[in-house]
Amino acid sequence: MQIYRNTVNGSLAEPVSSHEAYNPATEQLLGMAPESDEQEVDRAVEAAAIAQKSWAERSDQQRRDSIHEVARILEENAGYLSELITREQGKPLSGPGSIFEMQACVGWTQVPASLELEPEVVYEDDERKDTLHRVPLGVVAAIAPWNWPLMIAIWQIIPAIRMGNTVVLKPSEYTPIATLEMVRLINQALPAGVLNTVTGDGRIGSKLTHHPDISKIMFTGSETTGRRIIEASASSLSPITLELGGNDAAIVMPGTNIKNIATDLFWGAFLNMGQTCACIKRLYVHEDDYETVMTELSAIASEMKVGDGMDKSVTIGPLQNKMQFEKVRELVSDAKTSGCDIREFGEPPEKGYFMPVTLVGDIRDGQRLVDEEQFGPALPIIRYRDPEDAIESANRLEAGLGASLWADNPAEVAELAMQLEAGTVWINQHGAIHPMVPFGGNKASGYGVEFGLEGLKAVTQSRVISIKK
Ligand code: TXE
Repeated sequence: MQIYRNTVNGSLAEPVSSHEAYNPATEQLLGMAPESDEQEVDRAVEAAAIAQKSWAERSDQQRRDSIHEVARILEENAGYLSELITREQGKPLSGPGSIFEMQACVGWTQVPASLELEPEVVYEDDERKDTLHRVPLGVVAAIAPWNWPLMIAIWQIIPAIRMGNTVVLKPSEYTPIATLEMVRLINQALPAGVLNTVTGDGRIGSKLTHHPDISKIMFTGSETTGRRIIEASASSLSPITLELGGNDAAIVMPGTNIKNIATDLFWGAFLNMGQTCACIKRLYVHEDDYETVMTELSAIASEMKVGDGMDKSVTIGPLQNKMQFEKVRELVSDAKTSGCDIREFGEPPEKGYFMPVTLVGDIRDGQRLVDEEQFGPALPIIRYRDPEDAIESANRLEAGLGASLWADNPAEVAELAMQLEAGTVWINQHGAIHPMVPFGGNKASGYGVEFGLEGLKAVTQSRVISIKK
């Protein structure tokens, strides 16, 4: 049986202990996933701290070359890693699935490697010149979730190492394997200790984020854990980038041509079976368009094949884990008992954490499936009368990651877009992230941004050199 290992200080670590990991589609054994203890966290942080000094001393060009080599390794191993993602995480190979996740990993590696963060003269007169430089923070603790395990790990790792930091990454306990394999492979392009992993649940995450030698925490996960991370950061005064998921609303403006947008709305909601932070989780449609929206989305949903994503004709895989499966089913069953219009599509296999593609109509604000982040393949579709009411509905929750407006003429909604309380407001698209465009939440969806130059700045501290002339 395959035994997977952490990478600590450039070598594969003998597992302290291990547990069996299973495929969520077939319930077959995938292999043994390692579990770290507190000593392994100490070893990983120590290795990262030692490596950081010489990594930061390398020239910027040397670090960029190494990261381009990382991108090459990711490309070369994309087939192997995407199959492992499908078998561990569940998203299909096809469509916006695991092959797409690997392409994103390559893109989000190449772009930060190509960006320049030059020193900036912030003030100059006859008497003085002040220049702002960006210097590394030190060791970055990266805590990753299970929905896009490799892509989100790459978002955390690459900007950090690009700017001269080193990293200790903890993948989610639900999806460690493909991430460990990716780290093992890309370590070939990096000096020992620059990128390390530890594995385990929240206890190991807590040990890592409380470690006094950590200088920055990057976290993507739930709001509850996000609050714990903030408390943990007090011991080391580490700055944090927090991405805490959302409950994104999409608002379709009255009279919009639904046929034109239906496919984008569908995938905006059902990407990765809805297990995506910036997915459409509440769809607001004008009462006159409601039936058309239900009909068009139903037509698309009925074409979906639900099953094991290793089969290339499958477009909808299982939920990743039992916790999430039960959570989503409970929210749908709550909607069922309160008389909502539930339409289910696809024929989920008996085994595995499968759910049908579920559209839920005749539902209102205040019902659990609307107010709680479902993070699964069940989309509530809510009628509105006045676009201003829809904006108010969209803003009434604490989450504020993304939102979208859909209209035949994008100019018509430009002003409304600024009223939506979200880190990104998309028009005629949803979740359309890009490695050059800063991404982060408002309100309870977190703080700090990733991607682009702003994302690079977030893994540095400023150092001003002030010269008297
Ligand atoms: O998240 P956790 P879970 C949402 C989704 C889901 C819910 C719970 O609604 O149902 O969160 O999922 C590590 N100190 N999202 O339980 O616990 C943990 O080991 C340090 C949205 O998976 O937040 C894992 O590596 N780390 C989200 C990571 O935090 C700790 C994606 C996330 O786990 C820790 C995933 C601690 N005290 C779930 N406790 C998104 N934003 O996209 C746990 N961890």
